[in-house]
Amino acid sequence: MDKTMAQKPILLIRPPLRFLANRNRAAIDLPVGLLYISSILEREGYKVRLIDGVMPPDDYNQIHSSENYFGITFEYMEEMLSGVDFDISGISAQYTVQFPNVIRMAELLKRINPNCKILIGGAHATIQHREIITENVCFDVAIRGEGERTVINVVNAIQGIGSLQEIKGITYRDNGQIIETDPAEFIIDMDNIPFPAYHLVDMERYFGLAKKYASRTAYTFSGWERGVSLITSRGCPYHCSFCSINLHMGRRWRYHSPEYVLNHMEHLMREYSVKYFHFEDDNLTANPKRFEKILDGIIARRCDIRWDTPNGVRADTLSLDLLKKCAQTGCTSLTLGAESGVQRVLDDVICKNTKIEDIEKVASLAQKTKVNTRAFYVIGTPGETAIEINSTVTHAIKMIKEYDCFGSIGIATPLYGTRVYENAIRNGYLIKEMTSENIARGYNISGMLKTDEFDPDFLSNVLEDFYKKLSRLLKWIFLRHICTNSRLFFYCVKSFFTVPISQWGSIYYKIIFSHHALLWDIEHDKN
Ligand code: B12
Ligand code: SF4
Repeated sequence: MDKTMAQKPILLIRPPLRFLANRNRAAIDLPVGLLYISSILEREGYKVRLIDGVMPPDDYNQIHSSENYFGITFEYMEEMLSGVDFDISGISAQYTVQFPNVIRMAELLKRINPNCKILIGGAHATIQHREIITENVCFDVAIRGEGERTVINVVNAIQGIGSLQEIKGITYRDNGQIIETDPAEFIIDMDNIPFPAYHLVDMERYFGLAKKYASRTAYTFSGWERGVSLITSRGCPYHCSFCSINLHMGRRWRYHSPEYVLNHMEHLMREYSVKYFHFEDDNLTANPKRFEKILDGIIARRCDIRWDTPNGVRADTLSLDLLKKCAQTGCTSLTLGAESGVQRVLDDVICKNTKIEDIEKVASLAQKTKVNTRAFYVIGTPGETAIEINSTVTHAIKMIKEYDCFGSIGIATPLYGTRVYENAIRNGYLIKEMTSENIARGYNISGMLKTDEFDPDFLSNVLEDFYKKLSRLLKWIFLRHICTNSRLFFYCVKSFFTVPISQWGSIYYKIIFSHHALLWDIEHDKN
């Protein structure tokens, strides 16, 4: 069957996003998962229509970023859908915190076209597949884990080629019964996956909106406005208690070859003038040799780019040589998954399987090789004592003072399926309902768990205290940088006369958090 001729387009949708009313940064980013699903469907001969609810179309001039809403309204979505003829739709449900809009989206689709089949995929759908299919009749099939192989089988089955019960990795309703098939095997031959179908979205509008609202980079390094998130591997063999990645992408680390990654980057540079890459892998450096080959390829192919690792990398995989190559290839910052400043917590509570010495060593080497570093910490994991929580804050401050490694501290949130969640339920630590609002506040405002050692108020106070200390510390770091580096001093003076006052804040923070990357720009005459 020639599927492009015979079929209506398969409609793929990312619903609009909601954020807390007081949150001042939304995030504009490509719907990476759906772009992969699109490209595989197209390769199999299906027509695809991708609607990104976060990205308004050209003629839409009102973006709702003000209060707690980002993207197009459901009213407008309905208008857009009125002309689309579809029988099968797929919605992505990446985050638990965003799930209410996913349901609204599915209800809207069923209202417009009661006979359509709605597939749901993504991390949240994978972890909560049973609950989703049981509680929401608007969803027909949940696709668990990575979707490339499964979606083709499901779409074929809906059209009469094969049957759902033979397909691994799905959950669906059959005559009122919930059927959960065996888990699908993870994709090992990752290079067989086509590049995401970037041609289905208007990349220029993503760059434009990222520049206007918020991009993945907080600072304006050369090329920052043309940034793209890249995933070069999937899965993670570690068992951190707060992380749900293995439920969704598995414990086996699977990866694209360096050639594939470099070709992907060059494709983006050539077709869309991409200049900045955010490597978003869960474990980008799991195989340091592979990572090194990617960096060598960037040098050999003379890629004029900047890049960072905003999702965090493991410190125990980074050597001096690798860090030198990071600096050489335009790295603006490496974020380290430090998690705690207490070894017992790392070992027994979070189970990260890293050593604090490794984190300190890498931060110190990075400083010497002129790579800016950040670190993620998490406090409030059950099992942690109040003293240990305070020690993590002390450690985060020490990392800033000694190594310019800037930590951000989050509160442990009980993501469904994680050991933190299971433990919280078993022991009655969860004191707030798992609503979107509570989860969103839970990450960085007040937490959702209470043990004998801490409660949400305690954690909020710890955070408040940390940020007060940090803001005092930052002033000193700023002064230290401009007093010890003449190029930064002159950059600062020049900016004072040439840059509008509204941008001084950004320059202040750039000098503090990213002085190496800034100096790189100055040296390369890009600032
Ligand atoms: C990059 C990233 C971000 C970026 C997003 C960039 C982007 N363009 O999407 C940013 C910074 C915005 C982000 C933010 C957050 N993130 Co995040 N993020 C990720 C990360 C690391 C990669 C996402 C990605 O691109 N994956 C690669 C693609 C290929 O995978 P995928 O999206 O899952 O898609 C595949 C399948 O799921 C499936 N699929 C997906 N959709 C669909 C739809 C259909 C119809 C079908 C058939 C299949 C299908 O097929 C795809 C191809 O195989 C994931 C972890 C991960 N590895 O996925 C966490 C992850 C998604 N994030 C997570 C979380 C918790 C968050 C935050 C809540 C963190 C916070 N503290 O604030 C926020 C939420 C932001 C919000 N909008 O509200 C959790 C979600 C778990 C959950 N149950 O909620 C994850 C799984 C990480 C984890 N540790 O567990 N994140
Ligand atoms: S936090 Fe990082 S290292 Fe730990 S399991 Fe998740 S992805 Fe792996």
